[in-house]
Amino acid sequence: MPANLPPQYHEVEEEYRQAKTPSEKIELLKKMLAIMPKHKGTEKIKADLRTKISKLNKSSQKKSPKKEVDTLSHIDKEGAGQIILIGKPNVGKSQIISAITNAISPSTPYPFATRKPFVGMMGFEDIKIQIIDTPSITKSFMENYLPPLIREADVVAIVVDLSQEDILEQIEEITGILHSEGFGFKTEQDEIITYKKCILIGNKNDTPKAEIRFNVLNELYTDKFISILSISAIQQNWGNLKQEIFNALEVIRVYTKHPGKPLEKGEPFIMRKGANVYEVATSVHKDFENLTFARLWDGGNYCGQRVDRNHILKDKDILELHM
Ligand SMILES: Nc1nc2c(ncn2[C@@H]2O[C@H](COP(=O)(O)OP(=O)(O)OP(=O)(O)O)[C@@H](O)[C@H]2O)c(=O)[nH]1
Ligand SMILES: [Mg+2]
Repeated sequence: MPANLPPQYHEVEEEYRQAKTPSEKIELLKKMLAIMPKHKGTEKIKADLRTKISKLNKSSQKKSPKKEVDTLSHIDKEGAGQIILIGKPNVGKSQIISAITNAISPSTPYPFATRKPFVGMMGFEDIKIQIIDTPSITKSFMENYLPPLIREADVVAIVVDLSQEDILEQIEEITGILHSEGFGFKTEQDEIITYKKCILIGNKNDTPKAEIRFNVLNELYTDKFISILSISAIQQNWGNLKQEIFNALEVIRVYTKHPGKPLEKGEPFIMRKGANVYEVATSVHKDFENLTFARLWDGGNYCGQRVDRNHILKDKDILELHM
């Protein structure tokens, strides 16, 4: 039996052929179904349209969450290192990143406002450090892209809210979640767990009783965290936070100068703590594999003396490389 389809149907069909995304296609297929006249001749076409819709629905349901996890579970590193902020809802993570970096992650009085990881760059002296804000976690919910993001970060910063009575529970809950994901801290460097350098930030120290609460956790948790800090993101009272973040990264800045030119600090090379002259030289240029010696200035004992390639460097050393 002929289907006798109206001209409008063919127009939508043409749109459908050109549609690119599954959701566009599904919408147009539904439109085609709606326009379809109801009689025996159209039954087969209707069944075909329904099958197409259901296939598209299935494939988009299968693909999109996985795709999203893939794209959100990695953030390219930039600057001297990457710090990830994690914590329970409303502790002030977004306020911290918005106040300490160039980025604005909306901070709200209601919880779970942050829905995606968010990146900002924090200036520290002459370098930049990458900070990631994340959706809040609780023992009953954590986005499944967070464990891989945490694994890749150089340092984890657990943020807790000093204005709340339950400060110790907040820490236990977050460290418990991290444990269950296979992460361990300072005194737990055994083989089964991935050791993470972790700092603890008590935020909202501008509120009543915050200081007493901070003193308690400062005493209880020194064996877990490499540093415990009290701040107020609202008042931009950072205490030692920036310096402690830099220390936690365990990197040094090394500057180079050209022979015969004055000392002039340009962009530093960021190296891991413990790097020697040879490692810096070869990261400047691979031709420096043939380095014969270097001269060192460190603002103290060294002012241009020769050092050999195995000499271990310190933060802010200046090198002159000789082939
Ligand atoms: N008193 C005080 N309030 C703060 C401070 N930092 C953040 N807040 C407030 O705490 C609330 C939550 O801040 P957010 O930055 O949104 O917290 P979050 O951890 O990102 O919370 P999510 O919505 O779960 O992502 C907001 O009302 C902020 O204004 C602070 O240092 N002191
Ligand atoms: Mg937030």
